[in-house]
Amino acid sequence: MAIERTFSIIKPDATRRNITGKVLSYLEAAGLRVIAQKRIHMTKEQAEGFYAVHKERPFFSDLVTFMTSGPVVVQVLEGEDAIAKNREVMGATNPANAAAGTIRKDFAESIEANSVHGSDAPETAKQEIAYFFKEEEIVG
Ligand code: RTP
Ligand code: MG
Repeated sequence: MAIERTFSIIKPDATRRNITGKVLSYLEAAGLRVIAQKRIHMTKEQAEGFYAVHKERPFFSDLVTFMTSGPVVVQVLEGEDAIAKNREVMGATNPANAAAGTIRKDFAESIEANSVHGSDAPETAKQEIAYFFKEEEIVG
């Protein structure tokens, strides 16, 4: 298995409850290493651009409102098979369907306020990392 990079967001529901460290501990326990991280408050334009693939979905406008409702922590994670590993430790989008021991099972408030984002494929990981980070901000 190759060493991969993936993009992660600790979402506003988690920063609001001051549980970013708890969420991060699940990521680290899954073998993922933070190689870049910053706390930002996304603008509406940034969130709309980030979620552009979802712009025709009925939840798009609520999602943008939620993602700009407070600060988030954006991260680049590195590790063996990082994209799949991160998706596994995140759990299903809807916390009602998330497996035991996953971040969303243990922390998510709802299908929308589900505590974390993680890239779903190598191409999106690359794109999403470049959307928020300059190469010199990433220390592998
Ligand atoms: P993410 O992109 O955040 O890692 O999550 P995901 O792949 O599991 O979910 P996706 O289908 O890509 O949806 C992106 C985010 O939109 C919100 N959502 N709301 N109200 C709804 O029915 C609904 N469905 C999705 C969630 O915040 C989801 O993570
Ligand atoms: Mg997604």
